[in-house]
Amino acid sequence: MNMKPTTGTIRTTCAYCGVGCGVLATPEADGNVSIVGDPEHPANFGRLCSKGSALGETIGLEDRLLSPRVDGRLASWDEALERVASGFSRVIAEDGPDAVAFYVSGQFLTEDYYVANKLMKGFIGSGNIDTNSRLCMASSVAGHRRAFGADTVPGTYRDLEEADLVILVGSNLAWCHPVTYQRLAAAKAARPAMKIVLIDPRRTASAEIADMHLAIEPDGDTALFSGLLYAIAEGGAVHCDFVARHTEGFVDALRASRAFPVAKVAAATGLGEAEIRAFYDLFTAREKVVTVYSQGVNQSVGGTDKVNAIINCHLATGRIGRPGMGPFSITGQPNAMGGREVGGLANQLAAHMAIENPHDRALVGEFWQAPNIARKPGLKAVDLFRAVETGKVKAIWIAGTNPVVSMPDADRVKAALAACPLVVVSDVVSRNDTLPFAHVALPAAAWGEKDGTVTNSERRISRQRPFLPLPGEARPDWAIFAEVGRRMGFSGFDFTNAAEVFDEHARLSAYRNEGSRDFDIGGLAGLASDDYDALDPVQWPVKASDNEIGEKRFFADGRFYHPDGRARFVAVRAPVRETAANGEFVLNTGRVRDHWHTMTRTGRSARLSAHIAEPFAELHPEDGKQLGLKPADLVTIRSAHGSATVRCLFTKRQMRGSVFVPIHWSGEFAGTGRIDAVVRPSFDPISGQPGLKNTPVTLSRFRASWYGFAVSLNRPETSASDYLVTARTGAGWRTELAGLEVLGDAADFARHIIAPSQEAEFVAYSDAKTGTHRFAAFEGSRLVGALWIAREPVAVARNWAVGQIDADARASEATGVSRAHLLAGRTGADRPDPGAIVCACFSIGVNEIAAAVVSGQALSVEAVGRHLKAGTNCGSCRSEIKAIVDAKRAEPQPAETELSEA
Ligand SMILES: Nc1nc2c(c(=O)[nH]1)N[C@H]1C(S)=C(S)[C@@H](COP(=O)(O)OP(=O)(O)OC[C@H]3O[C@@H](n4cnc5c(=O)[nH]c(N)nc54)[C@H](O)[C@@H]3O)O[C@H]1N2
Ligand SMILES: Nc1nc2c(c(=O)[nH]1)N[C@H]1C(S)=C(S)[C@@H](COP(=O)(O)OP(=O)(O)OC[C@H]3O[C@@H](n4cnc5c(=O)[nH]c(N)nc54)[C@H](O)[C@@H]3O)O[C@H]1N2
Ligand code: SF4
Ligand SMILES: [Mo]
Repeated sequence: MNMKPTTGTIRTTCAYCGVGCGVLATPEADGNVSIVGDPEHPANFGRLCSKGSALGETIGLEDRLLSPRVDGRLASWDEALERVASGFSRVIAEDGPDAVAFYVSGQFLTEDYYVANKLMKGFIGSGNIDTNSRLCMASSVAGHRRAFGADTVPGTYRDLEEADLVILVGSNLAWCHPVTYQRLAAAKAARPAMKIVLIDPRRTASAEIADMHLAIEPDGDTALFSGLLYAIAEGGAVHCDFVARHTEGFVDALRASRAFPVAKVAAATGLGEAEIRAFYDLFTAREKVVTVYSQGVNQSVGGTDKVNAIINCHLATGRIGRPGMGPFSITGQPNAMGGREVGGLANQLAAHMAIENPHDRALVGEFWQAPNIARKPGLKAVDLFRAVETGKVKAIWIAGTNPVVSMPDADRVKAALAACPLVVVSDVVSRNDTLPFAHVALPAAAWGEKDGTVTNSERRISRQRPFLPLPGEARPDWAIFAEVGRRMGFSGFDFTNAAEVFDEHARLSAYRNEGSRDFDIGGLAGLASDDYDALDPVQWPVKASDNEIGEKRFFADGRFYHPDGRARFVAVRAPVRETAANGEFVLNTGRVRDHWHTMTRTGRSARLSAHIAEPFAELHPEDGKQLGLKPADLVTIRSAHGSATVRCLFTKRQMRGSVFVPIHWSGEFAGTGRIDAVVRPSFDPISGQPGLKNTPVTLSRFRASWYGFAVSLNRPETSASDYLVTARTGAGWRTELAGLEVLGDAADFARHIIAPSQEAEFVAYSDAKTGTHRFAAFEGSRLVGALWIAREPVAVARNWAVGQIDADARASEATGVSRAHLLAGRTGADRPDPGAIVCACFSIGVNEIAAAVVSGQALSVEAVGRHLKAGTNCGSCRSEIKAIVDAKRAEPQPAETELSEA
């Protein structure tokens, strides 16, 4: 274990998405860490997106979990580990191994994952280890296994650059895999003949580079790709030789697809016949096609069929395993792929071996010398938490994931944990929505401290290396699981460092493999500790017999992993289109550009929190009108499961009848913003992955009697009013508030929210008749907090107000902002409000960009870059800048990216 801070520049890998960008981290003398992209890493060649660039801002020790806690009090590691080991052992002795469970994460390193999986499946003897990848990749895994006989992602990132047609299905690549998106955009700019098609109910930022956007109705994808298979056959585009020699099941799949002539596809997808035909023509006419798919495909009750409907079209045309072609399931988390390698899902075993297969079980059991190997798949996430609820599972260890926020039907998950006799949570932060339910909380090593490997979307294994000392008593996740294994009396957990774990993982992958399994990294077994430390990014497979390590694709030879070596077509069934009940909307959920999941890390960065500071419900303006909603109103979203209240955002990017809400806001940041409380827990029967993108909901105006906006040095608690959302700023917090009841003592409330010190000077202005209240608190000349309250959403320029708390008040006075201005919530005449931040890297707001366009100083994205620097670093905001430029050039009205700027 690395205990000392490292000096000099360390090569490591980004903590966030599955692109897996290489990062150069340099700890500075002042305690900061400078972060730049690694020019030599083959995933990013030096690029980073806004989240990667801000990694240095998220590694401070504020709100870190630094010591173990037992029953809410500080405890020694010895006491905490003993409680876990004896607690689990007791439940197993009394109720059997299936009465305990682990719920882990694609943000684990491969080494962490390997040890946790070995402990549960090999030694405790249950399949009950599942992971947040069940919510993320499970349908792709199931679809791959059905088609290929193994969970293989055949392609590479370079294929996207080399393709003549790239289809993005249910993927907002621009925001969720920004560096891959930048590579694709650059390839298209260099070769404009390349075509890009976006298939998404919403017109997302990814539409900027798309030649065609198919605004498909929810879950229309299986019908669309079934119809494509039919069109391929009708158009004579079937690769007959490939189909005959390398596949099975074509006739059945084709027969099923006959149910989808274009007219039927149109009815099932809401698309026009002409655009469907145009898409099919593009596909049949171009050989080099890559179909990239993500959560719009996976997170569906028909997700596995969607995956196979896509793969069917690639098999029929033989477009797989060759440069510039193939189906490409792009992974979400930094180590989603590594988790699949070790077998972290409840229905996998290890090293791409199957739990149901007696031969595989015997092989893994022999390798691990595990007498008690699990004999059947364990419970998948939704069922797992149900079993916690019913008391079938009596002890659960949650590590590296925040299920009270991220699981569907989240209130029910919360209640299940509240009633569970033993909940263990390993995390890096001291507060998230799951930790309050932990009997034992264990401090884990975080990014920058931990040491191991991750595998990205193109199967490239990269090192995450430590460059910071382990803070407090934090320990790496693998070491915690290994120690509990030892304390439970099991052999096989004597690892002393990550290199030893990796070595065992590599040896297992090659163990009696001889080409029978795709996952083989035997060539990386036996690495000395120094060689492991120095390991360069490498794509698997890396067989012991490989003498050359280079870029690799699977299936180039037409050989698949079913026993007969052939791939399988799957005769898929398109779901019956759900017709919404009168007044119901489809709730769609997903991501925004600058936040990561439940915000435990990106929520610490003022820069990242500035892009979108509040959760929102994106609605078509006509729907808004019909519901009687006005811009900046709050809206309550209800389903049979629960409710959430967020800000309205009207845009024509959204189709009618559908509402989009981001997943990121937890109870820590937004009292009513946990959208998964509303999302239904229905799941795909094959993969067990929940359909997180499609829940019937009703919408109604939140009848606030007052609205407020505050800036403060202190962090307000989200329970302080009916609606409260807070976000980090440079020096403090910015908070949106609203209440259902008329405020009694507004000044008292203001003191509660701002929480100034005793000495602070408190300035107030109230007009009871209009319901307007304004408060400001000063310590000396420094503003320490301000609160504006009104009966309508308060018209305070948000970024200007944030600037006042972040700046010294004297500096504000020097720039013309008086106390009177402050109370009025108005900028000084010479300080225009920059508006909602668009470029996170240089903090450039929407109003500044718009002003540059209107003044004629910048009429293109490039010119905005030259004039304001916006969009010139990570480039993640370029599509938004383009939208502002286009909107401003077309008509002088506010751009749609502006949020909560009432
Ligand atoms: N900024 C940011 N980036 C991230 C993450 C993050 O939290 N923040 N998380 C990472 C992780 S773990 C993951 S899994 C990925 C997810 O990456 P993506 O899958 O690209 O992201 P999402 O926003 O979840 O969903 C993608 C799109 O699916 C669309 N969709 C919804 N229903 C349907 C449908 O029926 N059909 C089709 N075709 N599309 C539909 C949605 O409108 C949405 O735009 O992002 C990774 N990258
Ligand atoms: N409605 C809806 N729900 C969704 C989705 C959706 O699109 N719609 N997407 C789903 C998907 S694809 C995903 S991947 C999930 C993500 O959901 P989660 O996994 O719940 O989200 P995170 O915020 O990443 O949670 C990670 C937790 O682990 C902690 N952590 C970070 N690093 C470490 C570490 O090294 N060790 C340990 N022990 N802890 C660490 C963090 O502080 C945080 O508390 O959400 C899913 N939920
Ligand atoms: S695209 Fe951004 S979040 Fe994803 S790995 Fe690269 S820098 Fe990190
Ligand atoms: Mo994910």
